[in-house]
Order: sequence, then C-alpha cells, then structure tokens
Amino acid sequence: MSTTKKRNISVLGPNTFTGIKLKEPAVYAAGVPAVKVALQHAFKEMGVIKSLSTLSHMNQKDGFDCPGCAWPDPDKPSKLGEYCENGVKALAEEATNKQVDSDFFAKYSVEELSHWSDYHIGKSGRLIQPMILRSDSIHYKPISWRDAYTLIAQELHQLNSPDEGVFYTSGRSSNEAAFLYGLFVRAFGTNNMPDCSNMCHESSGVALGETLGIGKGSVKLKDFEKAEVIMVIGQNPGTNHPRMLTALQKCKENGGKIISVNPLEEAGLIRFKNPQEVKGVLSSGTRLTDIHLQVKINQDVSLLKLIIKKLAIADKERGNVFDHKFIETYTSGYSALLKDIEHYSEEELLELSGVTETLIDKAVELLAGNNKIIICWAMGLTQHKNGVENIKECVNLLLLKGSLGKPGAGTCPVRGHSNVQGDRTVGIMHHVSPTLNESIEKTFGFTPPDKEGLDTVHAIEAMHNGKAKVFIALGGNFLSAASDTEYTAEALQNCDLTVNISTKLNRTHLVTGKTALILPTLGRSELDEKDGKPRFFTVENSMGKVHQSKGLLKPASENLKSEPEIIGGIADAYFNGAHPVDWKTLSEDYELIREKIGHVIKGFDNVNNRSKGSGFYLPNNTRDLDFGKLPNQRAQFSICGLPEHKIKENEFILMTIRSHDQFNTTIYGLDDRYRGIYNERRIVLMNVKDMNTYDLKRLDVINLISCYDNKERKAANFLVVPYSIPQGNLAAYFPETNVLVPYNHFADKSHTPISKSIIVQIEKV
Ligand SMILES: Nc1nc2c(c(=O)[nH]1)N[C@H]1C(S)=C(S)[C@@H](COP(=O)(O)OP(=O)(O)OC[C@H]3O[C@@H](n4cnc5c(=O)[nH]c(N)nc54)[C@H](O)[C@@H]3O)O[C@H]1N2
Ligand SMILES: Nc1nc2c(c(=O)[nH]1)N[C@H]1C(S)=C(S)[C@@H](COP(=O)(O)OP(=O)(O)OC[C@H]3O[C@@H](n4cnc5c(=O)[nH]c(N)nc54)[C@H](O)[C@@H]3O)O[C@H]1N2
Ligand code: SF4
Ligand SMILES: [Mo]
Repeated sequence: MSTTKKRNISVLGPNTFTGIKLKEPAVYAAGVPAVKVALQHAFKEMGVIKSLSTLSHMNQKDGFDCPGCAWPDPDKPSKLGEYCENGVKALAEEATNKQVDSDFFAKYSVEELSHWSDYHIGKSGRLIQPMILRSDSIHYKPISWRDAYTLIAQELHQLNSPDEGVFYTSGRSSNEAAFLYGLFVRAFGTNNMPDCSNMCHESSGVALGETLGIGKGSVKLKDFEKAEVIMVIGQNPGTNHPRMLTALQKCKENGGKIISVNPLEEAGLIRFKNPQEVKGVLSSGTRLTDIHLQVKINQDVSLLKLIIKKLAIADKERGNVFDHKFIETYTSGYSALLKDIEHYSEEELLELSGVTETLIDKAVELLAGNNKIIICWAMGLTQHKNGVENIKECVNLLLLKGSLGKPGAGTCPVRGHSNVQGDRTVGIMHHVSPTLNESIEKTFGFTPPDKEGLDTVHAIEAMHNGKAKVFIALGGNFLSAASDTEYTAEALQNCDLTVNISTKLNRTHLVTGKTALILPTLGRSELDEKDGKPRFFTVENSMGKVHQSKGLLKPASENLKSEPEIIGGIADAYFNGAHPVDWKTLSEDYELIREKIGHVIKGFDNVNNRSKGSGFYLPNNTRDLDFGKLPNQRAQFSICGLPEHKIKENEFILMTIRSHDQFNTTIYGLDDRYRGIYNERRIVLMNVKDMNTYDLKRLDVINLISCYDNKERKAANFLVVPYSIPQGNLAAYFPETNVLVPYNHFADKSHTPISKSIIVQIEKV
C-alpha cells in the first residue's frame, strides 16, 4: 500500500522582481502597437504560417469563437478580421507549439514547478497526455484514459455521500460540455457545482434577477449604435473586452456620449485608434469618454445616489426628466425610492464619492436630457460586499429614465469568459431549479437532487473542513482564482483526489489533493472529429446569442479528448451501465446533446439548425418588458444603503485588477502597456499624496497586509508606482494579491469575494 508523502509545495510561488520599467500611461488604446504586440505573441507561440491561417478563422461564421472574453461578434463579421490584441494572445496561448509531455514531468517534480512563477508555468506549453500524481510521489506520471476514469469512479464511489464531491466549472467550456457535466453531477447526486461566475458576475445575476426577472443583460450589439449615453462603470474594456471599443466608437460617431466611472482613468476609455480603419492607424483616433468620474473605490452607490437625487430635483422642475409613463406602467417602488433618497445629504454623498461636483453636474445634465441610456459594468461593481446593491442602483437609474426595452437602452453586464453565460444557461449552478429538475427527469428518467449545492466560497470551506473530499474541475485554475490562496491551498490539499480537465499547466495542478489527475483536453481552436467528421459546438455570448464554433487546427496531440468525451468517460466508468443515460453514446454525439438541451432548456429548441450562421438570441423578458415573474408583475426599484467601511487612519482600500497582459490567472506577458508599467507584476498603484504621507518614493518596496477577524494575511514585495488614483485607494494585480482576500468575506446574497475592496495596511520593507 502506498503511503502519503507530504509534499513541499510553494503555494504562492516566487515573490521576486523581474526588472520594472516605467513609462507614462498611454492616452489611447489599440492602434499600431496593438497589432504589433498581438502578432509578436502569435508568431512566438505558433509561428507565422499557423498564426495567419488560424486568425483568419477566428470569430468568423464557419470558424471558431475567440477563446478570450464573451464580447459578441457583429452579425456580419468583417473579412479583414474580427479580433483584438488580447483575442490573439488568448489564441496564441492555446494554440502554442510548445508541449508539456511526460519527459517534462519526469524532469520537474511538482515541488520544483511550484517555485516557478505563474508566467513561467503557463508558458511551458500544452498538456498532451493524462497524468497522475500518486500520493507517494512528487512527480506526475502517465496514466491511460481508462485507468484515470476508473480511479475517479472508485474515489467517487467511496464517498460517504455525493455531497462530498465538488465539481467546479470555468467559463470556457462549450454549452454541450457544460450541459453534460451538469447532468452527470446531478445524476451522481449533488448540486455542488461552484463556478467561476461565483467569483465574477454572480452579483449581476442576483441583482438583475431580483429587479428585472432575468440575471442577464438586455442590450444587443446594435443598441450601442443607437445609444445617446453609455455609462461604463467599474469596467476596463480596453484591456478586457477590447472590441467593445469599436461599439463605443460607433456610439460616438452617431453623436452619443460616454460617461466613465472608475477610480482609474483607463487608457482604453480615453481614446481609441481602431486598427481596422485607415484613420485609426493614421489619425489621432476617436475620443471616447466625454466625462470621467474618478470615483473612490466602492463609492459608486454614493455617486449614483447623488446623480439620482440631482435628477429628481431636475424632474421636479422640468417634469420630464424621469419617464413617468414607463415608471407607472412597468415598475414598483418609485415613491419609496424617492423618499429614501431624501434622507441623504448632497454634501455627504459628494464627499464620499470623491468626485468634483462640476463633473457630476455635467453627467446629470446628459442623463437628464436623454433616455436612450446603456449602463455597462463588470468586476468594479460586482466584487464588493455590496456588489448586488451596486448593480441594483444602476437598475434604479435605468428604470427612472425608462431606459429599458427600447433601442439604444438597457443593462449590459459585460461577461468575462467566452462561454460563462452559456454554461450557466445550460445548467451549471449550485442552486436548485425545480423547473430544470422536472425537465431533466422527464427527458432522462432520473430524479436530480433537490438540496442546494455549494458555491465557490462554501466549497472551499467544505474541503477545508473535510466535508468534501473529491474535487473535479472542468477548466480553470481554482487555487489562483479563488480568494485566500493559502486557505484554498489547504482546502485542496485536504482532498483525497483532485482532478483537472485542462488545456494548459497551472498552479492548481501543483497544489493538489493526496492523489491528483490532469486530464488534457482539446482547445477551442482545434479540430474535433468523430469518425473523420468534424464536430462543432455552441456558445452563448454576453448578449444572450447562441452560435456555433468549429475548431480547425490539428490537435496538440492525438491523445487529447474533447471535454464532453472526458465527462462521458468519467460518467460511464462511474455508472458502469447502471443508469438510464447512455453516457458514452451521448458524450460522443454533440447533435444528440444539443437535441437534449433543446428538450430541457427554454429557448434552445431546434438549436442544431438555429445555431448555424450567425446564431439566435435566447428569450429575454427585460427586452420584451415582461416582468410577469416579479412581485406585482413589475420591475422593482430597490432601496440600497451606502457601503460601510470602517477604515482606520493607516488603512487603504485595495482593488485587485487585471494587467493588459493576462487572462485571469494566465499570464501572457509582464507588460501593462496602457498603464505604462513594463516587465513587472509586483506593483501597487498609489496616489502621490499618500506616498508623501508615508514617506514613500517611486519604486520603494512595501508589503501589503490585510487583517480580518484577527487573522493577518500578507502579500510581500510590491513596488510603489505613483499613479492617478484617489487618495486612500490602492490597486495591484490579481492573482498575486489573492492571498489578502479573506475567504469568508464576500458579497451579500451573491457570495462573490470582495476582491475589489480589501482593507489593507502597508509596511515598508
Ligand atoms: N485580456 C483579458 N480579458 C479578459 C480578462 C482578462 O483577465 N484579460 N478576464 C475576463 C473576465 S473572467 C472578466 S470577469 C472580465 C473582467 O473585466 P473587468 O471587470 O474590466 O476587469 P478588472 O481588471 O477586474 O477591472 C475592473 C475595473 O474596475 C475598476 N474598479 C475597481 N473597483 C472599482 C469600484 O469600486 N468602482 C468602480 N467604478 N470601478 C472600480 C478598475 O479600476 C478596473 O478598471 O474580463 C474578461 N476579459
Ligand atoms: N483577486 C481577484 N481574484 C479574482 C478576480 C479578481 O478580479 N480579483 N476575478 C475572478 C474572476 S472574474 C474569474 S472569472 C475567476 C477566473 O477563474 P478561473 O476560470 O478558474 O481561472 P482562469 O485563469 O480563467 O483559468 C485558466 C485555466 O483554464 C484552463 N483552460 C483554458 N482553456 C480551457 C478550455 O478550453 N478547456 C478547459 N477544460 N480548460 C481550459 C487552462 O488550464 C488555464 O490554466 O477568477 C476570479 N478571481
Ligand atoms: S473582444 Fe474578447 S471575444 Fe472579441 S476578439 Fe477580443 S478577446 Fe476575443
Ligand atoms: Mo470573470
């Protein structure tokens, strides 16, 4: 019998510096530098010929969906190319020619690899064969697919209850894979399906569900061309959704105005040079933001309340600032909202927001005079204790203006991973949906469990407490993405078995349960064939449109399997024929999976045909102004309180953000070009006045320390970079600073970790 060897793993990796160079922050996004950098990345990872031939298929109707973010493609993609710098980086990362084979794992132990940086680990290349880390070993060794499935099945059978299993999903999986995975997990008997969206847009889902009856946004891409005002709040599209800048550009060209609300003045929102246009290359580009409101971290509710208060005063004077007909017909709670707003003093809200009043007045004037308004947001709103209320306050504003259900207006939570929205739609969730369970029972002949499952933060806690023992991940990098890295590491290390279905090596493969498996899978861009016939799968973009995606590249190895096949393999080994679902047949036949999705999920009927071409929109009650599911059959105004931070004099609020050179925990490179930071990730952005108060000079080294519930957490070695950021606020990159986020502090209702408002102290080194 094998004994368990305690491995000497570095959970956080190195905290050494890489050689910072600072320049002035950029004043525009994209342009020639974006094209140059994109091609550099592509050529380096894929070579010239493969790069150019593959890129011409990305985001085209007969090609594959960009593996980057969830921003939608236009209905008629340009033949010149429908992608951005970061889309190219995402592709290059996946389609790299480098490989991690069994020799690699024979050479490097997990102990040694854990001392590499995330950047170094990720650049090792594609995973190409199933590997096992046995409990008595520090080296991954090859294992056959069959033996891997058998081992997983045995471990799952050994659990005392299905609720001791945790089944994570990251948002890059197809609808087909996610549906099958959700089906298997329910057949296995648990709803423990934490998902990356628990750490992401869960607050949006909760807020929109409660106020408008659907947890998704309402706008379509075309609405950007018709909008009079677009508010971009808590989002950095230049880096994280670069082609959104094209949509903002169209709004500007049609006379629309843009208000940005952000503690940082992000380059992508200042000016855009569209690389697809001659003028974007030769001229100074398009000015995007008209009014930048440099709000303090997590004071968006204060700012929005002040705006609403000022609009209410203007409405009293002019009578037509709010859309009274809309309010009367479609909403509930208007007078309570107006009454509540009276309790707040303008001076207090102004002071809290940190924004100058003249700028707020300009924004109020714009909002007062227009009603085709779109509000776009992302993690700057969702990842706070009051994440749900942040979004409800945005909904309040849109409802007051009647800015829903008409062209050029609506809600736009801009999603992260390319299919995170689709994964949720087809059943990845820890909540119980009686309707979904009924349709599954009717279609497949088994009864899904009706006990609420664990979300991400509670799954970590359960693994930590020994209440969950097997962790399986369909994609993602759970260790580095989750909060409280050291606590999460202990949780994973407590498990008997951790399994990762992945394309690339990451830190979660190194910080493992007693036994660990890596199951390598096909990437989006790769040809997925069955009996010589190419298969396609489907995805849903950020605006609720479902369409097909078909890879074309020769797979990194013949030994790779598709995600549905791997799930089918696990399910088949687990049930061994004793289940009404024929898992093997279903997992290999995507058309059949889609047919079943059509039976189970509303709006997916005939998806096999309708997903071809430019695809189809799923039903959306907000677009149709149908609030039948809500109390009084009306959209709901919400009374939101102000966020409460008891900040001591020597404390700061830290937001953990993305650099321009990463996709979540995948580090593409070490440059944050738009912010002028090169070749370094261990930085902290700080206001010069704060630097003076603490007697800090540019590039001094500090440690960041958070203290919640008397527990100190430290992130060591960060270089101070003077930056235009409100006083008392700091910014640093995720995942290096996740160690500071307490696992048990998260948004009310949505349980999204407070990654954008961590109270910290600083310590000079
Ligand atoms: N290239 C690239 N693309 C990506 C990703 C990536 O890592 N790289 N990640 C994908 C994923 S999963 C997601 S969820 C999205 C994330 O997309 P974003 O949400 O844009 O990503 P963050 O870097 O977290 O940036 C949040 C922005 O909010 C601002 N902010 C922080 N706190 C506050 C606040 O309290 N109030 C306001 N008003 N603003 C605030 C920050 O200054 C920053 O500009 O991007 C997706 N696309
Ligand atoms: N402090 C802090 N923490 C955060 C955030 C923050 O802003 N601040 N943001 C949060 C957000 S918004 C999110 S969405 C999460 C992200 O959490 P995750 O989704 O867990 O993390 P990623 O870094 O996107 O996962 C990258 C890994 O996914 C695997 N992968 C890539 N493509 C595929 C594929 O096609 N199939 C499979 N099976 N695997 C694939 C690769 O192995 C890669 O290493 O992090 C969250 N964590
Ligand atoms: S905007 Fe997002 S989906 Fe579009 S090409 Fe860029 S990374 Fe890919
Ligand atoms: Mo995300």
